Amino acid sequence: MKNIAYTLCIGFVSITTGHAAAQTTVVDFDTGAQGWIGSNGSVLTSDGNGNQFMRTIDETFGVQYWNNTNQSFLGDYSPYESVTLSVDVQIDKIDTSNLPEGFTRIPLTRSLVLELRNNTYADGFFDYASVFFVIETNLSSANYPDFTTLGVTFDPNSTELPAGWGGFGGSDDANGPVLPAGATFADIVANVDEVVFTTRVPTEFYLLNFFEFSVDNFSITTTTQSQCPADINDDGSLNFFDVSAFLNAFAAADPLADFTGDGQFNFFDVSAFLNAFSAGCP
Ligand SMILES: [Ca+2]
Ligand SMILES: [Ca+2]
Ligand SMILES: [Ca+2]
Repeated sequence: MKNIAYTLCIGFVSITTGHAAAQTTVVDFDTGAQGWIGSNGSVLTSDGNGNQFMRTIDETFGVQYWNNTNQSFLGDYSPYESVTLSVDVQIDKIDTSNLPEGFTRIPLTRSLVLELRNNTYADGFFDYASVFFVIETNLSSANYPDFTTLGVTFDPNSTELPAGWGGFGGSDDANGPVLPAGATFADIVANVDEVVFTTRVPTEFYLLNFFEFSVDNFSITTTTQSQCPADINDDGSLNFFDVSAFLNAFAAADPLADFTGDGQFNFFDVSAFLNAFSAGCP
């Protein structure tokens, strides 16, 4: 039953940008949480104008939101050329108002971290291995009085940790968290069991503070490379119009014509296009 509801309320956007097709799923809370769970003190609430979101009020080391059931966000990212995960954040309080009367209420700053967990690579005493990215380091009520989208885009087939990413779950972690021996970034995101947005950076320590924190529009956008790269105009057949479109793109230094993906426009792109054209479409 629930799956049917999920399917109906998933925002499905198909955009053709050059040769990559993009697909986006958004959980906007207007029809329920669709698998997203908030830490202690989280409830679905409404702004009075019909927009629902998740609001968390708690004394805690940090708030977090996770999903391990909504398959639109989980599983194997490797078929995708790029993946973007984001959330809208609005903050009323991150401060010391949990302290007894008489203490000064000091506004605080926290980070927003995306963590992608993989249970298959759990190593030793860890329950999972993960990769994580610090999206923002200046979460505060002053900086986020209104909902603002925060997210990150990455190449799920990168074997190295992309710039800014960290790994967690390895036992050789004397100098901070690392991936388990033998696991790459691509390995972890080839089987995502849980997606987590948290204010707690794995390498940092926090005191108990007071949070009034809201989130909306958990979103994943994936892009896939065309099965037929020489079909420049995406009409399913290879002909003069594709050659013409390639030449125009090449002349305009449009990334569409950068067949070697190196940012340069030269003989090698023409050669790669001709090869792809000769190879035909599947
Ligand atoms: Ca909403
Ligand atoms: Ca074509
Ligand atoms: Ca090139």
